Amino acid sequence: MRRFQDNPILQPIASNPWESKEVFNAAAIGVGKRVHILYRAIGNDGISRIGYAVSSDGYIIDERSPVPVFEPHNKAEDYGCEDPRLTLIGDQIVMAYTALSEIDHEQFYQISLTSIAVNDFLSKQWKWNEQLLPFRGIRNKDAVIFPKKIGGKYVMFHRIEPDMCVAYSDDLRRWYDIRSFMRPRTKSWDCWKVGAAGTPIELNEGWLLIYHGVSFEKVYSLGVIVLDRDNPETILYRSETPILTPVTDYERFGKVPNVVFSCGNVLINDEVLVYYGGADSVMCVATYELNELMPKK
Ligand code: BMA
Repeated sequence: MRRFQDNPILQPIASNPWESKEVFNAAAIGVGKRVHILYRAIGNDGISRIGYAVSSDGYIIDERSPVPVFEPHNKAEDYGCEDPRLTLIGDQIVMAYTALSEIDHEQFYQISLTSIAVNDFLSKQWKWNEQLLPFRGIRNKDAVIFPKKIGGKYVMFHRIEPDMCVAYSDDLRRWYDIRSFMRPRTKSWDCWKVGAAGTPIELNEGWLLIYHGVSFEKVYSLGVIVLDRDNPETILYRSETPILTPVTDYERFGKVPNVVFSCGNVLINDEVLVYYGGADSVMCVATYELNELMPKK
């Protein structure tokens, strides 16, 4: 793997009040020959909003929106919209994110879903459809939707602490068969919590999914699993060691130290570009050959 030499690719902009403090944990999607990056931005008021940047080669940012492209709309997300993940389904791009609110003076987070027509997305008309709370009232985050139906159903991965869980849907509105399918591992870098990173990538060998694992020392690393193509709850392979762990200064020092956290990846010519937040402060990218992520034959 290689970290992009000019990491971080995005940093806060002090003169933009909505993204003055931290920019991190971005979704990434390749449409129309460009990589579109929707990142979590925290500004002067401490609220998370979603910013937008676009890149032709996946590394150099060509353009960045001066205003947020998605902001809190309702009480469920009063305190912020965090950690977006994007999936192209037909002519819509579905965004799953963490909605943060306060209940009885305590922070409460849950998953929220919205979508936008691809044409509107590409022409930067940020006409998002209504927000849905698929698990209203359940403390849950790290939601990502598969890019196609499996066995006639939409599939979502999400995390009810500390496990990675699955849910199914016929219409992207009502979700059922919610259960855990992957637990943290004892005595490992992912012994405390696990959750999905970016959108799963379909390969002949199965679904490739990058995930984050947290250790008891609160170090956030990334690993990889391969899932059966027809049964995404069947784990064919789970990496023993992380594929990325905090090493550089921009991963070790920041708002939350020792964090690499990803919400987006794209496959370009057998290379996987993994977009990740460093120390909950800046946005970075690292590149992997497909064959280095897959189990050795
Ligand atoms: C997780 C999420 C991420 C964050 C990570 C490390 O629970 O809140 O947004 O990057 O913790 O602080």
